[in-house]
Amino acid sequence: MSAAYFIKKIGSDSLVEDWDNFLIPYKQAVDELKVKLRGIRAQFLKLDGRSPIEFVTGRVKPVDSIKEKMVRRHISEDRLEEDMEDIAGLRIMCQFVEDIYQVVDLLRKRTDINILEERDYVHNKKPSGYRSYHIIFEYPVQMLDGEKVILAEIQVRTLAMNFWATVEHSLNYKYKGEFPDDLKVRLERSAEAAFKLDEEMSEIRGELQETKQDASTGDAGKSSE
Ligand code: 0O2
Ligand code: 0O2
Repeated sequence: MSAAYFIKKIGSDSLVEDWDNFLIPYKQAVDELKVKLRGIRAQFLKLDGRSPIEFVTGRVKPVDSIKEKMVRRHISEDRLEEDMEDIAGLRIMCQFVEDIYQVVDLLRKRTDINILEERDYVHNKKPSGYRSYHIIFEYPVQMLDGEKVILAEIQVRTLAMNFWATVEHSLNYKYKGEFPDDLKVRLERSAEAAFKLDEEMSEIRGELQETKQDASTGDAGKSSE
């Protein structure tokens, strides 16, 4: 008899118990990946003094959100493991847009994750204005009774993208997904403003790097005279 059938038959107390069990490997994965991704930051800082990863957060999707998404996406309990990709979710925040792609390259090279899908919402924003780079992957978790491969998602975004998504998400909760049209337009414009800020910061960084390079070649020129 499937766990899903069991859940439906014996009522809500057992449901919570089973959800707890069901979520164990996902929690394990989030905890492990937070350590690993924060480890990348630490290594960069030690080596370079600067990291493309500013900070990392992670969460297991709350049961109420899982249930809501199951209804919205028509996912049955017996297809949950295969069809819901973000029960284990990690977020990597970066300072600059170009850092996002450096982080994505690093993730592609890792042997502990098996990437299944990449969604570039950084350059193909969603209609809401949302931008981020999403990576869906398989991750093996060592359980008492052997290895369990779960699906997980990493969202890679700049601090400005994160600011917009965080605020929009909390407003969305209040409006239950249905913003009045004028507010939708204003939110989309705010997302563009956030992206312009990202572009401006990257340009400033580029110019500072050029200035620094010019200064060092100038110095080198002087010292060789
Ligand atoms: P520190 O010293 O604060 O940087 P945990 O797994 O316990 O470490 P938890 O409670 O699961 O973390 O929370 P989550 O949401 O996974 O990650 C929170 C981490 O993100 C914390 O770091 C926060 O400091 C960090 N964080 C959140 N917002 C920002 C931000 O705007 N800027 C920066 N730089 N960091 C932020 P730590 O690792 O707990 O330690
Ligand atoms: P959470 O944990 O509340 O963030 P769907 O989930 O059906 O909308 P799909 O196709 O499963 O979409 O995946 P998609 O669109 O690649 O990624 C969905 C996740 O991206 C969302 O997860 C959000 O985290 C984030 N996201 C996508 N669009 C928006 C948006 O317009 N605003 C904000 N703030 N976040 C967005 P969940 O399910 O909402 O979970």
